[in-house]
Amino acid sequence: MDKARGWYNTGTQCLTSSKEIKTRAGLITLIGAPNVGKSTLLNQLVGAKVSIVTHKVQTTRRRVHGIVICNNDQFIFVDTPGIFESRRPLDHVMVNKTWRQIKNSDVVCLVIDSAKGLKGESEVILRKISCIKLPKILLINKIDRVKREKLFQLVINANEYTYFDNTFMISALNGDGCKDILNHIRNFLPVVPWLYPPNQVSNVSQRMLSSEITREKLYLCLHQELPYSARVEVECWEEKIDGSLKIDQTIYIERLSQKRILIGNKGKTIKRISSMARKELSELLKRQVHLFLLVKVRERWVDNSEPDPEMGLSFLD
Ligand SMILES: Nc1nc2c(ncn2[C@@H]2O[C@H](COP(=O)(O)OP(=O)(O)O)[C@@H](O)[C@H]2O)c(=O)[nH]1
Ligand SMILES: [Mg+2]
Repeated sequence: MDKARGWYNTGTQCLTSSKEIKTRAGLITLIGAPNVGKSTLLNQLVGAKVSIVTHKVQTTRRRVHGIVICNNDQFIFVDTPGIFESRRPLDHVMVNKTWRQIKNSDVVCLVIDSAKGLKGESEVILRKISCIKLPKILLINKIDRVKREKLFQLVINANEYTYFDNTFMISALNGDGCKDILNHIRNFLPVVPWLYPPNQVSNVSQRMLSSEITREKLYLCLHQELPYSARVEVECWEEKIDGSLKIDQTIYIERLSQKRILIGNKGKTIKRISSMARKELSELLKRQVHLFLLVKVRERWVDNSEPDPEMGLSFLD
């Protein structure tokens, strides 16, 4: 929602024994260098897959809202594309959007990969956020991979760049320390009605999530061979009488050579991608899914400066 600021009347503000129940709600933006674990954390907090996770950088393109309800409060975590040095027009738009998103939120959480430390993009971001006046929380992630002594030094170093209201040591992968974050963030959320209906876990439609899941499997199966520009579109979403779902998707890539890699010898690679995506979609949607993938070459769409409404990106604002 940029609907997000249009309140949703949950009924939780009704009077019970003449005492008003106060609800809180707000936007918490997750920022950090690519690959630090923002999407993993979002999924961990929500308790469901709402954002795709890969080892490959720059996979989150849309602003995904993951909604967590705890007691009377609604936490809307916003997963952002990583803040990275922008080279292409699309990157530039994503970075600008991310900074605007930060300014619209109630709390900012900076995620750091403890195994990588502060060098590179994390350091650049630390410098940039020092001027942000919002409550800031430092999340030291991937603690399952690092010795304790190193973690404390990392916190000291990060705090030299800017003031953080609090620091949490977490493992987004196994959930260690993640729930504690909510109790602290709650204090920074305004007392307002909830922004989303109580049963909604994300702003991502099932159609959108289905194309994201296929994109995730593309990266998993092709590693370095496919640039992050590959794009998946849903062409057809058909509910069958027997309760199953037929989904046709087209994978757009930039070059013919990528098409050969993607399809693989005797179609082996694309079949594997399709089978992995179908399996996960069936589990998520709790029904049988028939997934059909088509590969098409559409040259250099990443450099195309047309606004892309599907991704919520625009060059105009
Ligand atoms: N060991 C470990 N790996 C993690 C943890 N959190 C994320 N990862 C891995 O880091 C990679 C990038 O995660 P992702 O959530 O996509 O990062 P993002 O680019 O910041 O959204 C994936 O391979 C995750 O499985 C963690 O707490 N521990
Ligand atoms: Mg991500």
